[in-house]
Amino acid sequence: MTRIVTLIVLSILATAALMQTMGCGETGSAQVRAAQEVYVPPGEHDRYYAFLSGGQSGSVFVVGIPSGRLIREIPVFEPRAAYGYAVHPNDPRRRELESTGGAWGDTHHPAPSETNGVYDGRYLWINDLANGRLARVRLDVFETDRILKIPNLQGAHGIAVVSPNTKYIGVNGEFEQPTDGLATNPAPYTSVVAFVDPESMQVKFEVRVNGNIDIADSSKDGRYFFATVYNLEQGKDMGGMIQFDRDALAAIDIAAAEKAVAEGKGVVRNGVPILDPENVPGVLTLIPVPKNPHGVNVTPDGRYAIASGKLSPTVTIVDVKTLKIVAEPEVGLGPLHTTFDDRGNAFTSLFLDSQVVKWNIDKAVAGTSDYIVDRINVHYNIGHLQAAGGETMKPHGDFLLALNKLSKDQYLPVGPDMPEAQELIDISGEKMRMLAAFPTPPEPHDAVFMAASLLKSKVKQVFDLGADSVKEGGESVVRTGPDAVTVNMTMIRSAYTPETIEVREGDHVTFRMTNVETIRDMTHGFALPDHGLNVSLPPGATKEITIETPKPGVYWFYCTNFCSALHLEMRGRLVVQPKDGPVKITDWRAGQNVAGLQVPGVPSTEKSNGR
Ligand code: K7E
Ligand code: CUA
Ligand code: CA
Repeated sequence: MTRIVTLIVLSILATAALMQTMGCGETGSAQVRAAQEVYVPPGEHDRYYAFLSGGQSGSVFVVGIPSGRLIREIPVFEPRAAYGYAVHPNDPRRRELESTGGAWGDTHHPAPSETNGVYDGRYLWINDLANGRLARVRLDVFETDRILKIPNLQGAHGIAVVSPNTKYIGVNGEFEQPTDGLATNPAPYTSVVAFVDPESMQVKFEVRVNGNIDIADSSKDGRYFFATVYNLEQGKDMGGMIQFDRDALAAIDIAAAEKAVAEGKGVVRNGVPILDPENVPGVLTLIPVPKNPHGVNVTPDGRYAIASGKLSPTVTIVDVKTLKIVAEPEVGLGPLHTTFDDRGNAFTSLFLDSQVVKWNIDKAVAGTSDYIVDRINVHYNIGHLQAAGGETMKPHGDFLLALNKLSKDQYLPVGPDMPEAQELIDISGEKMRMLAAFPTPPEPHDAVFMAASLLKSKVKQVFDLGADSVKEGGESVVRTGPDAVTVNMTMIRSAYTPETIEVREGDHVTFRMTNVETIRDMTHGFALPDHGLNVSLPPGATKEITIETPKPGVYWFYCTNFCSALHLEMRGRLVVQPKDGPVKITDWRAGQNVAGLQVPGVPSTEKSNGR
């Protein structure tokens, strides 16, 4: 027995000695262990989807966790040629962007739909801080579905889904405006929290709140919508905004607000009833918290709302039932946001300390001195942090993502501007462990994790061929007016039908295109040189776009997504005849009745088979 033990001890010592000589001391073996924990072999899948806001990239980054691999970017508020998203001025998506605030956005907070207090994998909402918008992303196809310009509000910052069943998406208007929206109004500025219906994407009502409404969360029972307010002073400059010792955590009583709206107590502006809490007592409670707070996060059990101090080294713990402050523990310098594990611990990001601090909620509330559990350094200046499931009623307690504002020396230098830095931390043990880091383009603010086991089965393989799709055999080139032509086109490896389209200078050419592939990932593109057009059609997708002023010439449209060995041959011609040249309108499919193509004033329709 003793002998065996001695042998084991000796072999451990030998291994340790070997590792020392190999240069892997304690740090080395910790790194090997961490690497194994985040390694996802080729062909295998990550355990989580992480949705990271793209900040001024105007998009959502989809990253696999634990690998940190970027799987997809979902363009939302900015055109993206790679996905044929909103590129051409006449793309309906582009028009929607232009009409709601422009072709860029600043996304901050991804918020997934919930059922019974956990993610249901249907939708993800994301705000555009810059232009006061809210977008909805369908998670079955990972595409932007709806974009809403929110009336009566500038600077849509904090958003939160109202738990537990996504009754509304609440959106905070951070940048205050004169009450009537006119610069001539000398009254103090103000803003609103907008409550948006998740299905219709319409604003149901708004509640007026003064003081720059910042970050949001909902109580787990859906009674309150919490929002931090950092400018109770109503200052117009930085100095003016930091006068008071305390600002506020606002609690909007949603049921009371709904009742007041039903009783007609809202003043309708731009089609939306606005409640003024001064006239409707009980709708808004302001809880005083240390000056200029930032994040607010409700604990998974729904008992407490935690406001992070930012300028104060504390977090303020508010009892959600009584709206009273129960504790204000010190956690470190520059606390911004808080997330949770499944064992009663909170994790707060410390911007100035460049740390994540882990603290025990019950101990902090009880006022015992040992509430701080652990601290870990991050690189550098962390903003948000998110633990898997940390925003739901069932946190997973395994991974935490630190979203750091500055990366400085962490990656190969790429000029004075460096990428954003995310760090993955293991929170399954008492002590936090740094596992890995990965960069992204600017600038993720917040992130949410969704278990692959939840979402994977909900993701579609091909789009459903809708009623508006062009069917194989149903392709046509139709003159729909003196200066309008519609092309009903299909695409399948590796040809467009029709391949040749002749129009006249001055024609408006509408391309209605369906990718009739039925196999996953068989995406075709449709790029038209010199006309600002690139459309990308995943299998089953139909898109329509009108080119208003094609210039005379021959234009080869071609496929931009590599699809087969004949991908480079996948192209066709748009022939634009000069106005006064020989008029030659294609009856592309031979034998088709061309009577309908006769254009008033045009003598005849010449036939030319474009195949
Ligand atoms: Cu803290 Cu816009 Cu969420 Cu950024 S906000 S950090
Ligand atoms: Cu279709 Cu390349
Ligand atoms: Ca203030």
